[in-house]
Amino acid sequence: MFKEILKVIKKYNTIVIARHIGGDIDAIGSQIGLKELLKENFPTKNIYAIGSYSSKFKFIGSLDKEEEINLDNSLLIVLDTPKVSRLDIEDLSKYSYKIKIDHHPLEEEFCDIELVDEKKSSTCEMIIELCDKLKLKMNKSAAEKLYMGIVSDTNRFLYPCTSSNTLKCVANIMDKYNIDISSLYEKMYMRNLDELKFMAYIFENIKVTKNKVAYIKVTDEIQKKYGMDAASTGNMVSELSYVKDFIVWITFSEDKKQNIVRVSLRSRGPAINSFAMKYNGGGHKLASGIRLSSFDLSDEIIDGLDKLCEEYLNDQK
Ligand SMILES: [Mn+2]
Repeated sequence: MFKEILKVIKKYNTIVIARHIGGDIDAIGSQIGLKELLKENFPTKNIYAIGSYSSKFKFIGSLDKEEEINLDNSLLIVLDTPKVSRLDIEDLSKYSYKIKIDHHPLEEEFCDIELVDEKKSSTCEMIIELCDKLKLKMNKSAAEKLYMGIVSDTNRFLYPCTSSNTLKCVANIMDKYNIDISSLYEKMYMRNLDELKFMAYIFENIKVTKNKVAYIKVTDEIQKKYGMDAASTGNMVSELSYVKDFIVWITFSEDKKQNIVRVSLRSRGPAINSFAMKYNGGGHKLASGIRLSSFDLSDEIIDGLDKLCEEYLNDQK
């Protein structure tokens, strides 16, 4: 399949790289990393990375605008996106050929080539491997972006998706490109005191059900009080890992701009992605997301996950 991918890349002069809506560091990092490494190997091709993102991730690099690209006879490479409805592009039918590279559980086949590997920590890890297998050249700038994506999706090599392959990939590029991790971590993790106080608010106000489901509902008003937005509120979910009293933990964050409530789910017990799918969400087995139109369904979701945890706890006995 790797060879096939190279053949297709060689064939097309216009290559557009896309990813899921609400791009995170793995999604945007793999996009821009792949763009830069393809530019390095095929300098005469027109290569674009498209989609919108929050100013928070500007440090990864800038993105191109799909409407400014001539899409005649173009190749689309979709990264980090398991289904069409999550894709941050206008119209899939404008592209002549499509390749998907993703580490989410397979949900939907919508590309001509589908390179899907659930065992990989991140899409960035898959790009490093692809580059390696195809003997493509990389450069320092691309390597840094791919490194950040891996660090982000593994939560600094903390999550169980981290494998020996992940560490080998990271070790290889660190060696070859002399990556300065301190400067990257500063970009990724530097925060202000307000954020810390917001975290304290979450720790103080989180509730836990009988069967160890922790949850917090954060309204727009509270976010404003601490100078936060819905996306950064959702990211707080990773601060709640490794608490003995939680098996599943959830943040509900009101997003006034989009008129939705973002739900971020994490688990260290039962798989939660199929539960999320019932509400039109999805993701990984232990890390998923849902978008609701209001807080109305939040209690139903908490109850449903409490049942899931109850079964899980009974199975453990
Ligand atoms: Mn990812």
